[in-house]
Amino acid sequence: MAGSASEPGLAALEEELTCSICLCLFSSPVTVPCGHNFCASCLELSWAGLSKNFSCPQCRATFAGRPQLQKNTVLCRVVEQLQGCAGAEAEAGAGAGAGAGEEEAAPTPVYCDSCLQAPAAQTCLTCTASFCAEHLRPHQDSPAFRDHQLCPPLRDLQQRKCPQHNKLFEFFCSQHGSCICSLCLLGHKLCHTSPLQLAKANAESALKKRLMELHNQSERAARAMNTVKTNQSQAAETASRKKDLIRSEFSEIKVLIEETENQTLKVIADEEKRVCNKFDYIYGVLGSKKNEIQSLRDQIEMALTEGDDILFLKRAAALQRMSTKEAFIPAIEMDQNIILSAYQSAINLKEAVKLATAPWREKRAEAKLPLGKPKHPPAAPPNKAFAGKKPPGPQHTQKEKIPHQTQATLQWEADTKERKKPVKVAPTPNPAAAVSSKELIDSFLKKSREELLQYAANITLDYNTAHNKVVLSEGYTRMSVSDIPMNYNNHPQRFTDCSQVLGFQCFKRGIHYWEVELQQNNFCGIGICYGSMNRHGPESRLGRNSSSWCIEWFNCKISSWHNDVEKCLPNVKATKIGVLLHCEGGFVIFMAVGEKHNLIYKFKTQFTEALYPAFWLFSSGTVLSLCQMKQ
Ligand SMILES: *[C@@H]1O[C@H](CO)[C@@H](O)[C@H](O)[C@H]1NC(C)=O
Ligand SMILES: *[C@@H]1O[C@H](CO)[C@@H](O)[C@H](O)[C@H]1NC(C)=O
Ligand SMILES: *[C@@H]1O[C@H](CO)[C@@H](O)[C@H](O)[C@H]1NC(C)=O
Ligand SMILES: *[C@@H]1O[C@H](CO)[C@@H](O)[C@H](O)[C@H]1NC(C)=O
Ligand SMILES: *[C@@H]1O[C@H](CO)[C@@H](O)[C@H](O)[C@H]1NC(C)=O
Ligand SMILES: CC(=O)N[C@H]1CO[C@H](CO)[C@@H](O)[C@@H]1O
Repeated sequence: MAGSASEPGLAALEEELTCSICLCLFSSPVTVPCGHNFCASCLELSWAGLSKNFSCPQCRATFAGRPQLQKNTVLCRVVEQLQGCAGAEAEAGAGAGAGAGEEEAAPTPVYCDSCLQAPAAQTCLTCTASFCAEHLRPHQDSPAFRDHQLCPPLRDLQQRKCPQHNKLFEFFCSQHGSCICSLCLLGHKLCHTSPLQLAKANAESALKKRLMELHNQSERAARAMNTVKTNQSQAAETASRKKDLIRSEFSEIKVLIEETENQTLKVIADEEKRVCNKFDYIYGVLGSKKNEIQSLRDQIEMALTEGDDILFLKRAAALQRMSTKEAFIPAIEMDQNIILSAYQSAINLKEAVKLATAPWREKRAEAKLPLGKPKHPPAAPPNKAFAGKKPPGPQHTQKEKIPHQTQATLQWEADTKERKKPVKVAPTPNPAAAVSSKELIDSFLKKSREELLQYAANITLDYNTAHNKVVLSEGYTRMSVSDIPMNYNNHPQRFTDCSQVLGFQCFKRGIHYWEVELQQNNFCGIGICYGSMNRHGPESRLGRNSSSWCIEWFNCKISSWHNDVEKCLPNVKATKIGVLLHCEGGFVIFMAVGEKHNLIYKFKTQFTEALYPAFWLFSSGTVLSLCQMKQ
């Protein structure tokens, strides 16, 4: 070993001359067609039992049939030479024992034991001595030495002798693992012994077999390493494919949300544009009106400078005939319902997304909690249908299932959300519902009176709500104003400050239509209100609070009122007013009943309480009658 290390050239050569199967120097190397060399015996072993699919153990090149193997004689010789050197060294090392280092420089030859000067030519195993050519001659010539066993010079014969009998080792005892001489055989009668050469051959083949096993083992390890690498890259590929899919799902989600955003923004933009156009138009009209007025002023000023009396009077007369009307400025504003419902739909969407993503955010939050304080999942829904779907068991198993359940949970949570909402906050419809409610209103506006009559409701008046000056007659269907107080008894539902009265019937759901007859040039109001509307003070007046909606005749002027906001309406000459209330649709329509059914005004909102027909009668002489409806 020390010898090869000190000789780098030799070490490199040794590596080149090593069989890749047994990792030893080649022994009778053969070359396979792909150019790789192996010991003949190693190759035989690796191809043992094969009838086809022969392959090179090193590069895995496959050969159609069993290749003809040629002994690589050049390699053989090189190996032999290298072995010669190494063998000599090894023997020298073994002889010198610990002093092997001194032998390094050059392998000293074996000297003749006779003259101790010339290098030995042969060793006689019988004499246990080496001889130079000169001193070997007796062995060759004399018959006395005929039986002596000669061999190439051997170093250190003392090491090959049994220390007990001073005879050369001839046998190997496998029980004791030691070499013995022929005399020792007696002491090893019961052991398995074999001649040295045979023992050597056996040990060699055992070691070669072991090498094969190791070779197989290392092959298996290499294959396992390959599998691990393959599986690793497969895992990476799978993960990246799934990531791509998830990314595309999310970009779809984002597009959907963006589309909704765009649509919602468009609703507002459209409303803005509508109002803007109106403002522009009115601005233009006012502008020309102003010009008209200015031109009239100019003409008058011109006329005033006229010196000629006759001409002046003539002009003055003409100018006095010219009149300019006061500009009519209608109130224009954006439809609050549209604006609010668009905004609410955005908030609703946000809440839905929050709810749907809650499980993931919870997981993340839990992962962040250092001690993993258990967070409670949404309480099991009281609803039996959902309770059945939720698997019982500890929380984390539920957690893992949440993605499948999101739908149901969402639904349920949305339900409870609505239930928990304070009554006053109306659940706002989504954009789709807003669109359909507009269509719904339009469909009712197109209906003829006969069609509306299928929703007819007979209304009677509630005595307990009537103000002290409101007189009820004709079976509580006619109301008028008295000059003197009626001394009604006190009642919590009675109006104390405004001369009003409510219908006895109240409507929480469904569609209802009733008609009221009125006389013109009166002060009166027709509308609806929540039962909770104030009965006292100025706020108890119809339309002056958020709980009532009405149209009001104030002498010749007609206006709509809600939440203390007045809108002036064009005059209609009608003596019969139809009221159509759609509770779920959230609208009430006031119309003039006549040959042509005319819309007077419509309120669109979301009703949160039951609604009562409501009436305001102000001046004495005012009479309102509820019509008995035939279906
Ligand atoms: C030989 O190799 C071919 C292809 O590599 C394979 O399909 C076949 O099963 C193999 N035969 C044997 C006996 O291993
Ligand atoms: C090594 O593997 C080969 C097949 O790959 C097999 O024929 C042989 O028996 C194995 N040898 C040992 C010692 O396991
Ligand atoms: C590699 O993947 C296969 C199936 O794809 C599996 O049977 C095998 O156990 C995996 N090996 C390792 C080391 O992960
Ligand atoms: C939303 O509107 C923006 C700006 O008008 C536009 O660039 C975008 O493509 C729209 N998105 C969708 C999904 O329609
Ligand atoms: C209203 O009352 C009249 C007469 O009292 C009756 O004929 C009619 O059917 C009633 N209408 C409804 C809708 O109840
Ligand atoms: C009882 C009631 O609804 N009162 C409301 C009437 O409307 C005004 C606003 O116009 C509110 O401030 C009151 O609370």
